[in-house]
Amino acid sequence: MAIQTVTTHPIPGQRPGTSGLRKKVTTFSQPHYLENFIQSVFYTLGDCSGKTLVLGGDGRYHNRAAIQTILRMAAAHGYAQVLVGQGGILSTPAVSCVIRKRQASGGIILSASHNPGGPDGDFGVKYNIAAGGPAPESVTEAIFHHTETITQYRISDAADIDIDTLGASQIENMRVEVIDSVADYAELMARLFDFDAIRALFAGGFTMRFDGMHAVSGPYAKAIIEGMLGAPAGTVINAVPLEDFGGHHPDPNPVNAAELIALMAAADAPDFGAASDGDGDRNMIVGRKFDVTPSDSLAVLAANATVAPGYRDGLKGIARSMPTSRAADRVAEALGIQCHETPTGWKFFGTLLDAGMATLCGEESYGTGSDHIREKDGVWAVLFWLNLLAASGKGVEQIVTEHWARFGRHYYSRHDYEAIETEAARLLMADLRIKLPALAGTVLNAHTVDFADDFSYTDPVDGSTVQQQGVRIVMKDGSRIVYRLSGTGTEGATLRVYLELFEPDPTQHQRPTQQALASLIAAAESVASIAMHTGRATPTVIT
Ligand code: VG1
Ligand code: CO
Repeated sequence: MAIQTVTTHPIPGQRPGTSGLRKKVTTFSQPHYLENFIQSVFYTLGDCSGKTLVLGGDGRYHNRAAIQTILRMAAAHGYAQVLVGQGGILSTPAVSCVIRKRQASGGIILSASHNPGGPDGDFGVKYNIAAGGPAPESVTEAIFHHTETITQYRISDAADIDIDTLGASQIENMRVEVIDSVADYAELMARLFDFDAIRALFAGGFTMRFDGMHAVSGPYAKAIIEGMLGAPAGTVINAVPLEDFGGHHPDPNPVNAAELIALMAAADAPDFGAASDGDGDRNMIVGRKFDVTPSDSLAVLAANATVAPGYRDGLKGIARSMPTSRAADRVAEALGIQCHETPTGWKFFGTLLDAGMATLCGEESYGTGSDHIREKDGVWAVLFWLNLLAASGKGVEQIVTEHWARFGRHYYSRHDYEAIETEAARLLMADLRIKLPALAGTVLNAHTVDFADDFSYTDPVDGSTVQQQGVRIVMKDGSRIVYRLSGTGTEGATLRVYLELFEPDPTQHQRPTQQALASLIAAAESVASIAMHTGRATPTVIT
């Protein structure tokens, strides 16, 4: 065993996006590609002697090979110890949990999250800091700058180690411990939620399907929902992580989780349905013939948080990403707490959670979480709902419609135009920005514009600022249109158009969503000329 210094050269395009560096597997498996990025992470971190790193991924194609490479590089960088999930498996929330529990200095997560996998699919790398959350922009930008100037990296020539058997081994002077992927996480969940009440719910004949989408959450859901909570075998479906996710898109929304949606619409549908994504940090909540929007889910959990033992003392605050609906803001107002509005991406919640300014956080993209860790957390959200269903004795639809009756309904939808030409997307946004100053006071399909801007954010804790986080057109009646470009895609550009309309009148709460939003959808097209710029008459995905 010896540490080698390998000569390399900068490879363009290694700037992390909304959530880490994501590229095609074919890009990541090029010589030096992964190594350059990891060495740049290590240059950014500096001396790591005596420190512990957590390492794991969502099990997608290239996961196992990447883990061996990173272990050899961590040994060369002088880490004292790496904790690796068994079989290379750790969900994003589990990495956050293990970092915090074992006081590691950080963690590397191998995942492109909801993006498809397999040899022709996507791969990704994220770095999480000692608090457990995604590295802030100051860190990801420093990593990027190192990738632009890198000339060499250091790596041990040690042979592959066994990552399938629990226990310790050694590479150079570094200890490697293969840990149970689920145990620490499951122990945390059992402290937050009323497992006795949920066990009694299942014992009473309550039925559920959890769709693991052949991604990382399957083992967690099986161990907790079937194992600890006594739900019958078969409650968790598509539970085994596969390298290509069974050829599916591990993105839990009504379009990609069509199998679950069909199950929940059948005459013999279970009482409750849920799904999670590639790396286990997203959640979709479904009742019988009833999908819950992520924005509503955040608001409902906030309004009912004290049913769960971990939140019995109430919430310190709520935080949501800017495009997420304002349903949570109404709950915050009723609770007399603050609702913070952040840019898209979980990295912006970290400072608020650390400072005790927010307890619950959420994004419209099927992401919900709390200060129990520093990531969004799919299985956690599902357990929170189970706790609420057990405590209230009500069904999903009843809980949500009663919530609307009390707070009003925020009709909400996101229209995605995927894989459009990068230049066309840039032009569309540039044209839109030029129009913003003149929009205030104009009337768009009977909605009078209150203001229109490009969202910028100053972190109230550390004062850091970011610009151009999404163009928003806010109407006097409280409805909104938001446009932004995705920072997670790997092909061309993806335009996301977010639509929100507030309806206080309960007699108007049962309209089909796209119909309720029709006037805003038309206004979004007329302001941005989406069809002209993208050549697309309709969105690729509507959620
Ligand atoms: C998307 C979502 C964003 C989420 C991010 C990472 O980003 O919109 O809310 O935080 O994915 O989620 P973008 O830039 O493509 O809109 V995950 O579960 O893919 O790590
Ligand atoms: Co994810």
